Amino acid sequence: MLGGKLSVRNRARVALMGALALLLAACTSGGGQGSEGGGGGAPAPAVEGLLWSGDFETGDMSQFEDTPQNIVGGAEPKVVQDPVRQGGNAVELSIEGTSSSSDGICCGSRDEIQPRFRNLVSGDDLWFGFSSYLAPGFPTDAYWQVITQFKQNFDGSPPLELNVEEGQYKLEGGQGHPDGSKVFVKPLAEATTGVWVDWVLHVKFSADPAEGYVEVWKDGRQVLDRFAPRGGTLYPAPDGNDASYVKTGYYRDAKIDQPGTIYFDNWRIGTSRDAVTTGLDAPTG
Ligand SMILES: [Ca+2]
Repeated sequence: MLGGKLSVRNRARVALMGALALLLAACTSGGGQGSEGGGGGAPAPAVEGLLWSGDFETGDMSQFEDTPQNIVGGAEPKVVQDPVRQGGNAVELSIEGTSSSSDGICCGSRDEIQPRFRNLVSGDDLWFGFSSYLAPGFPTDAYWQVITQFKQNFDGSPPLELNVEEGQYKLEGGQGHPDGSKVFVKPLAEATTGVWVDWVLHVKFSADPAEGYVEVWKDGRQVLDRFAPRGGTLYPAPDGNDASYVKTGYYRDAKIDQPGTIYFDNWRIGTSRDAVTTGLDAPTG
């Protein structure tokens, strides 16, 4: 924290040091120095092609929208210092037990957060990077649990979602297509607890399956080659304005009664793979 009694010269020096620290963080490890000298608010992206960063280094949830409707049966999102993938902070999202209609749910228990980022529209070609950590005891074998989704702006299950389900990470979608289910399920990897996983998703957004596609990397290794869902990566909206938004966190079958906790860190949205991985040390490469 910078005090309020610095001389003009010292302020300039502090500002210069802050800028150098940001530059150094961008060029080297990026581990823990990113927000030094940032002066509050979200740190300015210092990486080419980086459009938005949600690294929790502000110490609060200000990089994300205030969406209380995304917390049903879950605890308030909590900024924590352990475990952490990048810098000094990550976020903890927890669901304790079952939910029912008396909790105000439509379809599941949820504890999700939404990046302060614009709608995703037809033609967008974007990269999404983030790290997730399933806490020991997370019910990996349970039925559907969504940990990130690209959600249309109307009801129904989304065109694109990352799940933990029956012991595996799976990319799924299409069930809620307005023209009838065009479901797909792509197993990606075994879901294990107690380790950080670095994800990169590259999505070309389109309701046209000849245009839209998705590809996925886990810990620097491609686990889904370019794949075009038959329902597209966006749904055709009833009003003609095809659009989704991205949210991340924990959304699961309301009948799961085991407590589950997941951590996220280093969320990024950018225009290239480098933009969402630069500065993150191994295993992402
Ligand atoms: Ca962080």
